[in-house]
Amino acid sequence: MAKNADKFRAGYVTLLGLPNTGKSTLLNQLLAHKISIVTHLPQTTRKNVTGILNGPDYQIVFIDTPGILKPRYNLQREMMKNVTGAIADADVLLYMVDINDKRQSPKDVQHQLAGAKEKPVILLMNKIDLVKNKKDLLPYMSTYAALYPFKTIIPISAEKNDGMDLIVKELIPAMPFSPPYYPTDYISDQQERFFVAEIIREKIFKLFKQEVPYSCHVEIEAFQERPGEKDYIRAAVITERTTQKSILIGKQGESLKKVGEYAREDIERFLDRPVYLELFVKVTQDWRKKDQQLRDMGYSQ
Ligand SMILES: Nc1nc2c(ncn2[C@@H]2O[C@H](COP(=O)(O)OP(=O)(O)OP(=O)(O)O)[C@@H](O)[C@H]2O)c(=O)[nH]1
Ligand SMILES: [Mg+2]
Repeated sequence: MAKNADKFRAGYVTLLGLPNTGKSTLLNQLLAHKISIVTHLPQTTRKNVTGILNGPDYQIVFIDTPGILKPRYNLQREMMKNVTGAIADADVLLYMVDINDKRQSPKDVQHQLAGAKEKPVILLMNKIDLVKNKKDLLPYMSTYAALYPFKTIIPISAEKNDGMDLIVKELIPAMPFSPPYYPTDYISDQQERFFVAEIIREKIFKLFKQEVPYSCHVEIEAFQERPGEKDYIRAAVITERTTQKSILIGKQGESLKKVGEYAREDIERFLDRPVYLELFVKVTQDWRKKDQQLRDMGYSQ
């Protein structure tokens, strides 16, 4: 046991906010590691992502959640259950807003934080790099401060790595005294295959338009470490319709090949070893609306 074991602090911090506010970008910056996928499209994150920040006398377990929305189909309903669960598990909440987003109505904050009860909530005003006149931030801050008893308000730019130190400084003393929850060299408790599937999904979000990325689920069917050879990974991209399947594959398989090339580069960077990646496309009609499918795909808790 370390000398000051009784002084160790450890706790859970949940990141929440509307889709596309920059929650996953923030998690990656805080950990200085890309573990949560980021795209320009909303609803990128579907399952909670755990990221662990280890310090000499603290461990902060961050939970990145799907953006808050009104569910229109079963998958979205499960996504929102992830959010509710992560709010309940948290010691402290980081509520993020994109200050340039007109969809964001400050009045929604009370509703969105209803499950937070008495828990401390820090408001993060993200994307300040896009604000020309920093004075414009002040009325925004007071509007929010009047609507919810935030512990503090921190203007940040997750993308530009601006304000990260302030967040950590604020969080450490807010963590309860506790031994660490995970070994202190862990960066996440999720398995490699989860991150591999997420990286493939990120490339699909980046390469395809409209409904196609939203219709895709990625399943890792095989993940074999082979001594003296590259790891073998076989992944199935599951989509909802044959028309989407043909778009994903593209002329002479060119589109899918691109997904594979981009994904492999990132997977190798993430795993720090070379891999052989094989991709397939399958159709499971309307999987986003089917509870049994969602359970099998690991979206239900
Ligand atoms: N200009 C600017 N863009 C940012 C900043 N932080 C994030 N972004 C961009 O905002 C978009 C959404 O970022 P994400 O991190 O995926 O957002 P999210 O909140 O996790 O989104 P969901 O998973 O859909 O809920 C991406 O294009 C990011 O590059 C920032 O500080 N400034
Ligand atoms: Mg996200």
